[in-house]
Amino acid sequence: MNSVFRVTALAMALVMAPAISHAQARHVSRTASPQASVATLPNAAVADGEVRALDRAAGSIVIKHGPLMALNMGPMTMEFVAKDPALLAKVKVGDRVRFTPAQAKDGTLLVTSLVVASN
Ligand SMILES: [Cu+2]
Repeated sequence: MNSVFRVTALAMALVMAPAISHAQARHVSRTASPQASVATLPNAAVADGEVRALDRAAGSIVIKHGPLMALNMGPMTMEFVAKDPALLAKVKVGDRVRFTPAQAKDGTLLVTSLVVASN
């Protein structure tokens, strides 16, 4: 009996763990873009995303992102150009990242900061 209970408890813990971390991730993204900084500095709101592809030679990165209020953009997977190619040195495909999207004067969508999100 006792060992059956332990196995059940372990299974439940394994099922619950991803749900909890997902809820936390949602909470983080909900609080990540204070209205004040969106209003005063439209291109500088930090966003959350997941790296889907990388081209370090070209200095480009494909990020799956949620809504980007600052750029009036819904959730999508899209390519950004790294403002500084060195930003791409520490990330890899599959990483969850926090990044700052910005639009250059010629319309190019840039990433001006990029860090791997701590889980
Ligand atoms: Cu986009």
